[in-house]
Amino acid sequence: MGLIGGLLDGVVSTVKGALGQNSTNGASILGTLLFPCLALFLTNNPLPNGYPWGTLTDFANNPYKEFPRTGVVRYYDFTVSRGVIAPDGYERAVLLVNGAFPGPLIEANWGDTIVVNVNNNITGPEEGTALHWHGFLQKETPWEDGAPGVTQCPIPPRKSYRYEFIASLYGSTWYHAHYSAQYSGGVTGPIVIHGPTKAKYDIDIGPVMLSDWYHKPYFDLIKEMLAPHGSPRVLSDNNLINGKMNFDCSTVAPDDKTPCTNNAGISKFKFQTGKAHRLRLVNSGADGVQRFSIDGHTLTVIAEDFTPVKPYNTTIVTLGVGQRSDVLVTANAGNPDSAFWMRSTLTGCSAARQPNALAAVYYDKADTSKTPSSNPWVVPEPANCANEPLIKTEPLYPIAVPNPTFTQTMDIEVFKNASDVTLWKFNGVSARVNYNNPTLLLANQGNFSYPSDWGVVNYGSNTSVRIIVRNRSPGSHPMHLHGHNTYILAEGSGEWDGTIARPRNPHRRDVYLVRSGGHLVLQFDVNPGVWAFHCHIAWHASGGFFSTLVADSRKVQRMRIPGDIRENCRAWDLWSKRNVVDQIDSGA
Ligand SMILES: *[C@@H]1O[C@H](CO)[C@@H](O)[C@H](O)[C@H]1NC(C)=O
Ligand SMILES: *[C@@H]1O[C@H](CO)[C@@H](O)[C@H](O)[C@H]1NC(C)=O
Ligand SMILES: *[C@@H]1O[C@H](CO)[C@@H](O)[C@H](O)[C@H]1NC(C)=O
Ligand SMILES: *[C@@H]1O[C@H](CO)[C@@H](O)[C@H](O)[C@H]1NC(C)=O
Ligand SMILES: *[C@@H]1O[C@H](CO)[C@@H](O)[C@H](O)[C@H]1NC(C)=O
Ligand SMILES: [Cu+2]
Repeated sequence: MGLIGGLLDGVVSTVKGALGQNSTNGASILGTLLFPCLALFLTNNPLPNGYPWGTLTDFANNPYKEFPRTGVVRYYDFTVSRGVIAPDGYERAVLLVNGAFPGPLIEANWGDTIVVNVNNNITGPEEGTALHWHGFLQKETPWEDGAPGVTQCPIPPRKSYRYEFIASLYGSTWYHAHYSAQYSGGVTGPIVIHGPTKAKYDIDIGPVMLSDWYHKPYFDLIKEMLAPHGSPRVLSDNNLINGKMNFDCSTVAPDDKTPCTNNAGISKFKFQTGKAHRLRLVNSGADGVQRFSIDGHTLTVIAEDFTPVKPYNTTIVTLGVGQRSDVLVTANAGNPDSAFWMRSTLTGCSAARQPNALAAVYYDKADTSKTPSSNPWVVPEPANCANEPLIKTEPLYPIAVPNPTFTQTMDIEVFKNASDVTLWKFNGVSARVNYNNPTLLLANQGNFSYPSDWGVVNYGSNTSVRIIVRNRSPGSHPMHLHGHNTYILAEGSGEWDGTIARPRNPHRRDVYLVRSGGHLVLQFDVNPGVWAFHCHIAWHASGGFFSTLVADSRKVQRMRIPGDIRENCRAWDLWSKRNVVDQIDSGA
């Protein structure tokens, strides 16, 4: 399994793309040699002091307390539509942002305002949507977080909603639909926020999206998964780098007449010999844990999620769904005509039919039609499907964890309900959101009493909350809290023994894996708002592994929520009265 043995596991490995980019990825140019390297920062409308962030650094300034107010607005117009593409050669119905998979890159400087006008053009059949901007704090704008049923009503078909928020943190991240498991059908894209960096590099390669890929639409997969006596595990069919990979069409069931093309084409990257390159890795998949590497090259990790870290070297980076790593790679492993495989492999814990993603890396003088012949690093996969040991990663800007004002234990359980449907329980609840009544809007009106199956926890006026997550289920889970970059205090097997990993400067991330049968202890300094806290495995969140946290209830009540949020709810109410909303899952 994994990198040892089964190198290409039957996947044909030529780099010669048999399909055009438009057939595989629509309007996206990510993963092709046409995708331009990124600048150090965007130079239109910079502040007068050379850098948009002035004298702020990533090692001496607290990013949660200060960020540059550039006043610059980065405007994007997104239309989400149905389409048909074949990212790996197997044609399927997808959902695309501006006709592209992955969707367009959002790029801004630290402190800029991002405005995205999202048009819902999902028709035939119609469906709601909402986009989440993963990892952003949404300070004083929790209603722009994009979680339907929590912070907004879904955007109805043929309507638009204009998101507006400040990039108060910087680094690499992504956006994705947060409506049911819609994002696994294609509604994802990269985000780069340029900010200060102590680490030196020459070339910014930009986003490298790693995603498991399914040949069936998400709705069919959920229907299967939530059927009585159904299997809670849905298997992915392939693994993609920047939306591309080859597929062995001979493995398709004989009665499946879907058009399928071998050697559709893989992603290609160009490296400058001797130079240091920054790669922005994102696990944008639905389920699997990715193990990323480049043959013959050491990776220097400089940021994890939105946290710049003290650089450390490794050959393999492990990423659960939603996690990011920024790595530096120096092209010093061969002559200027060298070519190497880039790999990402889904771990044994992932439900995958074909776990190996490949892309080609070419040095500047290499023939870009040649197939690399490099060998993988031989690194055994850890048995527990966990992230790297916490002690390995130290944030560049140190922050000590304060004493929590409240500590809560939340258990993860899997169970079968009376109809023999396998579901998840988190904190004792198998959750289901209410699209028509987002918790944030009710809390803002002073209503804090909700049906128990919404899975809401109200932290009142607590200022720092510690959560001990206990995993009473098989498999590891990428736990994601919206609106915060949490302290990760401990992670391991069995029960927590009370030890904190580096209390004077614990790791900070917005997603962290809790291993099978283990524990994860995280803590957050409260950002007023109403925030989703859930497993980022799309299928688990759909199966009820979801909760909603009310943070600083009094401040939430005093917030002045812009009218267009309620306007959108009125439009959704109207649409949902005239149309059947088939909410077969938790909704999130
Ligand atoms: C809306 O979606 C339809 C396909 O469902 C497509 O033909 C049309 O071009 C889309 N409109 C826009 C503005 O993207
Ligand atoms: C990482 O490896 C590079 C050589 O590839 C070396 O120059 C650098 O000092 C190493 N960094 C650390 C933090 O060990
Ligand atoms: C079991 O869960 C499924 C999926 O959420 C639901 O449709 C069904 O009504 C539930 N059965 C019972 C008896 O609660
Ligand atoms: C609070 O909201 C819930 C869910 O919509 C509703 O059932 C309840 O009646 C509301 N309570 C008050 C006092 O309005
Ligand atoms: C902190 O949160 C807990 C859990 O909801 C609650 O019981 C407690 O009253 C809160 N404390 C304060 C000071 O609001
Ligand atoms: Cu999970």
